[in-house]
Amino acid sequence: MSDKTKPSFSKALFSGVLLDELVFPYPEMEAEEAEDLKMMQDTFKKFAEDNIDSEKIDENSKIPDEVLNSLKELGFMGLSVPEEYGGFGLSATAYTKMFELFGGVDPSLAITLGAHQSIGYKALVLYGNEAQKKKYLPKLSSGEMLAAYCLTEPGAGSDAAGIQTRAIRDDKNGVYILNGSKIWITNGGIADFFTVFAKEEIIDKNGEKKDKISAFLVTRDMGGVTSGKEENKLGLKGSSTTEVFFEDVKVPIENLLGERGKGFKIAMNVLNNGRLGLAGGSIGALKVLLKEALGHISQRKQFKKTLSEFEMIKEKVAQITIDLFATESMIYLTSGLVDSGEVDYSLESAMCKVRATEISWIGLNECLQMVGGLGFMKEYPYQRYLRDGRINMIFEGTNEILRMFTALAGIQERGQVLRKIGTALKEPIKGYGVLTDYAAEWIKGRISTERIQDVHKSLSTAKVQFETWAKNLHFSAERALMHNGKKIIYREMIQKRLADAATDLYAMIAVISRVDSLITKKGEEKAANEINMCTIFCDQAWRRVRRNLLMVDSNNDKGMSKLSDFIVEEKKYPFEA
Ligand code: MYA
Repeated sequence: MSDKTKPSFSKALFSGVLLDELVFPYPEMEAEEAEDLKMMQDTFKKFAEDNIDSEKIDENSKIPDEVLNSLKELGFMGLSVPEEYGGFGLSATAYTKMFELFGGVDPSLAITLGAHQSIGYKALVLYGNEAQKKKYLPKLSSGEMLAAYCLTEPGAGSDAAGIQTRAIRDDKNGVYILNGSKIWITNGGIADFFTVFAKEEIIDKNGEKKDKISAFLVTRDMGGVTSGKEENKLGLKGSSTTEVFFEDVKVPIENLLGERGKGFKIAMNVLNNGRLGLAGGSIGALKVLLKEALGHISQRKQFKKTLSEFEMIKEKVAQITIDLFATESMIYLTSGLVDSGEVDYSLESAMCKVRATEISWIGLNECLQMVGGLGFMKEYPYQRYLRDGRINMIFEGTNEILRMFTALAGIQERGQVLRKIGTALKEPIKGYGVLTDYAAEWIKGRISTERIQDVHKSLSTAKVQFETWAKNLHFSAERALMHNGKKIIYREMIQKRLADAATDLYAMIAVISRVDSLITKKGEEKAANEINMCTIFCDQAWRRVRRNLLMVDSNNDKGMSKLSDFIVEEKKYPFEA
């Protein structure tokens, strides 16, 4: 969650502070939970082998009812429902591992299960009162009710606060009257339970009327809830995506979720959780397609050699593996932070979502490339995984919005240690004096001397690369702020570079921490592959960080913007050779 009272590793990093106690040692699942998880994974794998035909699901644009019904019976609808309400109450780590598995087996199915529990009923788990939980969670957990998350509207996609759906409170009759429509709702055609975000008029503490977002638990049987036709999509064809209309729906006041007017934060915190499941699902899909491609490249011969013997193919296999390893390290470090309950993980979950969906997209494409013409054929799964994976960079927050969020929240929040200058950063120009104090502090070297704890000697180069560039992230963010003042909020090309640098740094520390723990556990020799991956990844990552940070000051941004404005005005490519 984003909670300003809790420390955030990445927000602190933007401030030049290394909260290494949050990322060392690498989190590990309790033995008992690991055993339960293994059983659950085996059950799902066996079920999937016998019952899930992804080609058919894609072809028929439908997950067979029998499949969903069996998954309900097996308990897969209640993974994050606490045990006292009939669910498995999985930790974030175990939950994400399950979604990795689902995403690999069938992305349409993963999205159906994810829209139900990652976001559909997650707000109820996080913010519901006892009566609400008792009433709905057992039914949601058993799958008697399917859930959907209703935020996006025709006029409010990335700008989630711009929603128009309205709830009018009628105290006399004890209800809210809900009107509005939501678009692209996953599970929209099959859900009977909806977490709906709507605006209501609230009188603030100064006695002024204000429109604020509240969250509501709405069920189809309240009447006035209808679904539009199924959307015809590029991928995820087996999942249901529709508009959902609310027409004079009488929602009992007791179905208000959390406090009046606090719905935006609820919506965001649900997404902070959901993004981790999507990240897990994305790498799960890549792992499965990589396995498929490896089967082909180790058999198929050209020029009397198997494809796997060619250096350009080796490079692809190694790069996909390194990217998977680094992203997996970020994801499970973050899920460990979630499970600790003590940390603000909003930035990290956004970074995991962006990185995982992008390495997955690139990796799926490279898998198709490795198998050549065969990958373009409908009877092979490559095209389907690519079609299914494309949306991941768009929904649950576009990767552009999440980069903006990462950079702006990073430079606005000053971490625990530098909290006192927070106001100055919200108003960088007015707060210049405070920034000057801060500069003095910087010169004194109190911040720039930060080091992470000792790690195994085989990781010492990676450690220095991380420390050096972590410090530079802080200096670059500071310079970007000083040069641009308040206008930094419009300097998206700079935000993108800062966000990408911060993401690479987080990935580096995640890999270092994971491999360091592994060496402690199994010894240097047995961890040779992981040490090699850590070395290569950190070497690749610091070069990207350097490039991104150098370009904070020296870039072609003005020229790029000017050209874009010209082309948009022309409405076409206007240059002929
Ligand atoms: S669901 C729809 C997804 N939609 C979005 O993600 C919307 C994206 N937009 C936003 O996130 C916000 O509007 C942004 C803020 C970030 C642009 N955590 O002034 P502000 C706080 C905590 O910046 P805005 C879907 O796609 C912020 O600190 N707090 O607001 C389903 C501030 O607080 P304060 C946050 O400029 C797909 C306040 O809010 C966060 O309006 C189905 C206002 O902030 C945050 N993150 O815009 C998927 N952000 O006032 C199924 C902001 O106290 C998935 N705040 O300073 C299933 C998975 C399955 C597996 C898969 C397999 C392949």
